[in-house]
Amino acid sequence: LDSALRHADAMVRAGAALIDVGGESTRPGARKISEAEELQRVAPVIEAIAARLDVIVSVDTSSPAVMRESAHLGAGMINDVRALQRDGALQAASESDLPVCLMHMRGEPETMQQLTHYDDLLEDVQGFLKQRIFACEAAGIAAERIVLDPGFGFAKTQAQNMSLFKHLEVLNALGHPLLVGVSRKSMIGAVLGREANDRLAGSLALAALAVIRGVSILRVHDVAETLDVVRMVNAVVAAH
Ligand code: 8Y4
Repeated sequence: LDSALRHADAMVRAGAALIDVGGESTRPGARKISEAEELQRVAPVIEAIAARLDVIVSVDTSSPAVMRESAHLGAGMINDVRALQRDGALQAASESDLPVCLMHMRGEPETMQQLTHYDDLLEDVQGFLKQRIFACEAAGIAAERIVLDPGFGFAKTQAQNMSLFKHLEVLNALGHPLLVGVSRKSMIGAVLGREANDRLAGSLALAALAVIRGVSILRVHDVAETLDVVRMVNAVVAAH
């Protein structure tokens, strides 16, 4: 708890607007954990950050129980890599009154890299997100609460990740803010041939491109460096 709080505090001092807190790994091969264990892991961290830091806590979960409890503990957003497809998740998210991030993925983290055949990747991602927006609105989640994420690295090959990034701005047509998480991911390692802790420059390059493509929220490790990039790109965009 102490280490998580200190890390969150450092990110807030560096300028983070949101802190994403998750209790279950999406890494293929990671051990599955119960809802109770997930809650034991995230609840104290969410409660402490929400109480002590001037930042919005985003809870990275697919579990309805974790969504409900996190909302009571002060979370300000739900980040669900399964886009509220679990039984009860739409209702729990709706009743929380929190904004939700809907991410595109296929299958589960365990199997997703065997599910990379798309007739048309962009159309598939866009169609999936449209269908989830429709499900949210039917469950009483207002359009103003919905953020979209193409899910880089989730059920996508390297070529597909690159193509999706190149054409990211087409997702703006759905009319919702976009969130992108590419920081230190293998799509950078595959191009640069660098290990995860050596991918800062690659991550910053993609952050600049994401801002230019209209992305509203960047999920990153290196907050201070990324904010410099965002401010610099925005200064050019704002010039005459
Ligand atoms: C190095 C660093 C290698 C990070 C792999 C990773 C996203 C997400 C994750 C995302 C949203 C990750 C929970 C995977 N990625 N949520 N979560 N969007 N909304 N891998 O892209 O960071 S976890």
